[in-house]
Amino acid sequence: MGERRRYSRAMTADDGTSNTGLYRHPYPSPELAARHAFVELEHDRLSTEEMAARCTAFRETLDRRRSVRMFSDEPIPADIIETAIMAASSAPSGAHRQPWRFVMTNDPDLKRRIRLAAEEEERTNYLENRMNDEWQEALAPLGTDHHKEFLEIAPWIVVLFEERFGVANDGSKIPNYYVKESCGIAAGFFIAALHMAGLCTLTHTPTPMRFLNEVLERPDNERPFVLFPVGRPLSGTQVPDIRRKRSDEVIVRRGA
Ligand code: IYR
Repeated sequence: MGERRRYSRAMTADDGTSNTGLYRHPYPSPELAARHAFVELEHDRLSTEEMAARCTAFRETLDRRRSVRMFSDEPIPADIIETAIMAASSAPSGAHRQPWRFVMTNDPDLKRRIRLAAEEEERTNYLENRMNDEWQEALAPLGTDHHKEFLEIAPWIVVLFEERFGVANDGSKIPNYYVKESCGIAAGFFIAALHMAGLCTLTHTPTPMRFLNEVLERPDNERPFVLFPVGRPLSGTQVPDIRRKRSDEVIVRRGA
C-alpha cells in the first residue's frame, strides 16, 4: 500500500484498476503511441471467487493430463489439430517473432519413415549407451526403449520446429530472440490445448532429431524442437503410477 501512496492521484474507479496515477511512466508513452499502434486490452474482470474457481478448475483439468505411449489409430480431423496449433501459436515469444513452425502429418509413408529413423537413433541411445547408465536408470520407471511404434499408429505426428532465425527476401538472416523459451511456452500451450480437446500426446525428442528436416522437407534455419504423436489413447492404456510434486515442493514464497 505504501508503494501506491507515493503517487498521489486518487483512485478513479470502484474496482481499483483505474488508478493511472500509480505510474509516472505510463505505457505507452505519447512518443511511442505516435510511432506504433496500440489498442486497449480486452479483459474480463473476474471476482476473486470466480478467479479462484476458474483457476482451480483449470488446475484440476491439467492435473488429469498424462503423457501417453499407446495410441488408438482412430482418425482425428485435421482442423482439430490445426486449432490446437493456433492455440499454441498464441504463446508469448521473444520480440513477438513467433519463432516456430508446426509441421503436421497423417501420411502413413511419412509416419513410417519418421518411426524408422527415430528407432534407429534410439537404438544407439539405448543399446549402444549414447545415453549413459545414470540417464538410463532415471528412465527405468518409465520403461521407455527404442521401440517407437506409436509414431506409426497415432493418427497425427506434429513436429514443432524452432525457427533459429528468419530469412529476408534477399536471403539475409533476421535474428530471433529467446527461441527456446518461446518454443517451450508454445509447446506447453499446444499440450494443454490437445488435452482440453480430449486428445493425448507424448513430448517426444528422438535424439538427434535432424532427420526430421529431411523427411519433412524443412529448411536449415528450422531445427526440430519436439515431436508430438497425437491421438486418442488406446483404451486401457497404462501410464506410470507417478506422483506430482506437492505445492510445498514447488512453491517458494518470500517476503512479508
Ligand atoms: N529420447 C529418448 C529418451 C528419453 C529421454 C527422456 I529425459 C525421457 O523423459 C524419455 C525418453 C526416447 O524418446 O526414448
